Amino acid sequence: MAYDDLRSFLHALDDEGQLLRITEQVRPEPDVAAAANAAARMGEAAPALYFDNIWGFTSARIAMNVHGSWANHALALGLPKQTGVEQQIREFVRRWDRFPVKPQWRDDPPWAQNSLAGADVDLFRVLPLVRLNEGDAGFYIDKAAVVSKDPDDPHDSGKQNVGVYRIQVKGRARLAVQPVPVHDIALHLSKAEARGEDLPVAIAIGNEPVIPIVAATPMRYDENEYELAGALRGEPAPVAAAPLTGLPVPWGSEVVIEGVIEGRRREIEGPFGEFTGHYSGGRRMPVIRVDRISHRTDPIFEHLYLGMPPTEIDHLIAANTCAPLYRQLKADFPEVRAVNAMYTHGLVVIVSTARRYGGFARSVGLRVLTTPHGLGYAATVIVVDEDVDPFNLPQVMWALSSKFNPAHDLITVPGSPVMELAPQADVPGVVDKLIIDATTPVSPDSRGNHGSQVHDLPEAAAWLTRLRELAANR
Ligand SMILES: [Mn+2]
Repeated sequence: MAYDDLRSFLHALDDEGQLLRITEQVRPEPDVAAAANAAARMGEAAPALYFDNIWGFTSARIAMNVHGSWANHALALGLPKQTGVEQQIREFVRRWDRFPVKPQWRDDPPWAQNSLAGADVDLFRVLPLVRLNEGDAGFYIDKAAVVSKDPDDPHDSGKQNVGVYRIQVKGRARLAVQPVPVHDIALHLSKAEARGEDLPVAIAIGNEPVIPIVAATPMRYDENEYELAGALRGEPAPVAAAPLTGLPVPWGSEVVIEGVIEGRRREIEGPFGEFTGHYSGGRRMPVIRVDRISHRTDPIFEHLYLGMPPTEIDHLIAANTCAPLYRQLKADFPEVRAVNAMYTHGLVVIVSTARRYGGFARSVGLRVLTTPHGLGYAATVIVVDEDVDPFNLPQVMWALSSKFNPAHDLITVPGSPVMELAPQADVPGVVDKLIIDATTPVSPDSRGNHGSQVHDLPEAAAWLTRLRELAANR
């Protein structure tokens, strides 16, 4: 079943034992961030956290770590919380086959209950802002869905965009935003600036759990995120028109902030502790003038801690990165068996594939680098045989241990694009990329001295089933 807002999902998490309510009074800093940091250290079934007793605030509610474990990710997709990682990714791929599912326009969104406009706009009155890491420049909003349209083609709903971008609070009605050049919003902004215009945006905070997943999915430019949400939910995503901009925003959001990215204006934004586990420095970024805030009564601020991995983001941006990469590779190379891009948003990608002929595996690796995701992220690609499970890291390590010889199995691609946050780049935004071919050579390729490989015994699969049954009935 699908959830229409964050509140109903938090109730479901509570019923499943996947929500911890922190009722004792906590300090806004560093307790809220430190607790979320700690929750990420609780393993595969880490709970979401809910705070409603925060020192210094008369009325504040903060939800953290909502997608912070595979159990919660499964529940977000309406799957049993014990569903395994690979199974969740397979289901993600399967549901994508239903794409596109048009959103459903609904009236009377709950966020229309309250609004602040003009001189009354004050982000601090609506959001209980807390800093995350000690070196951050200030307060951040880092789990909101930012909605914008293509200024050259505003009626093409495919070209509209819903994305998660880091947003720094610069004042009561002022934000800074980071549009990474490979992301769709950067294209919208550059088109608006070429026209000498501002770019209207709506920023939706506190959403039903599929929205953050699709907003962080590396889709093609002309693919609509709400239509993927519908496919994943199994029913249309409910949306409503934001009152000032008319932009489609999630019907059930807690808070909707509207305004414009001011064309051709930049201000210092950052530093901020990023998903790479490193701070980005202060950089010149676009700024947003906030003109209107709409919000539910007693809004819940959904926030996300990130830092030294793994954190919530390594669960939120995992299946949704593996699935499109798998689909895009599979379209050109049916031999591809599985793609693991779960680590640090797929800066490392592991692909397993059958090989049609010599040199095939490295060609698959090169293709990864030119996918929409690969352009900005994939820096190292490890290609393994079709019988190596890329999600089984001991098997991947075995492939590296036994199949790989740097004399002929390393392919570097110098001067390739990567998002500016990649800490390993000498110049921000450009990096040498690497493909590691850890597959067994096939004719006419002749590398190494592999002889014959040992495979699982033919009877092992039947025995696995038998042993599992015995173990279950013990
Ligand atoms: Mn998009």
